[in-house]
Amino acid sequence: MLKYETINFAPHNDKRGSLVAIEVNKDIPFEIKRVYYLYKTQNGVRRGFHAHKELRQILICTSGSCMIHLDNGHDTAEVKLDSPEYGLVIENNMWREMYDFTDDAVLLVLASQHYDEKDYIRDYDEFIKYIKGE
Ligand code: T46
Repeated sequence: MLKYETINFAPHNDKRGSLVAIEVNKDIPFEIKRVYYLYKTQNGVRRGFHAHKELRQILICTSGSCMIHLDNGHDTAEVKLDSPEYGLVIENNMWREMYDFTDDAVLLVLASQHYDEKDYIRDYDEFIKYIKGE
């Protein structure tokens, strides 16, 4: 079973509702260079199917829920994200797939680098060769 890291974000709750603040180098371990979010994911869709050579990310399902499949080439894990109060850390060299999105799911991603297609490994066999140093 693959070990993975999650980060709990302490909500500020009062009678109006809840607020989560995320501060760089305090709540998360890297500078944020990019933020993006996935929403309106269609029923039954599975996406991702890649790893990153350098990129580090934190995934937070701010609404609804979804599942994340992680694979480091040796072990795998299935992680359910269903709360805006915690995030999943995905380090580099980790194959990921996202699935089982609820209709209301919004998956927010905090990323350590700007978008760079050259950082992606989109072929699983190539990923295995890459982590073996071939
Ligand atoms: C990841 C998972 C969780 C951009 O132009 N800029 C961006 O910052 C991103 C992330 C994507 N794009 C374009 C590239 C594609 O034409 O948006 C389109 C969809 O991207 P992609 O097919 O890579 O989406 P996913 O859901 O497979 O993966 C995304 C991220 O790319 C990836 O880094 O870890 O979400």
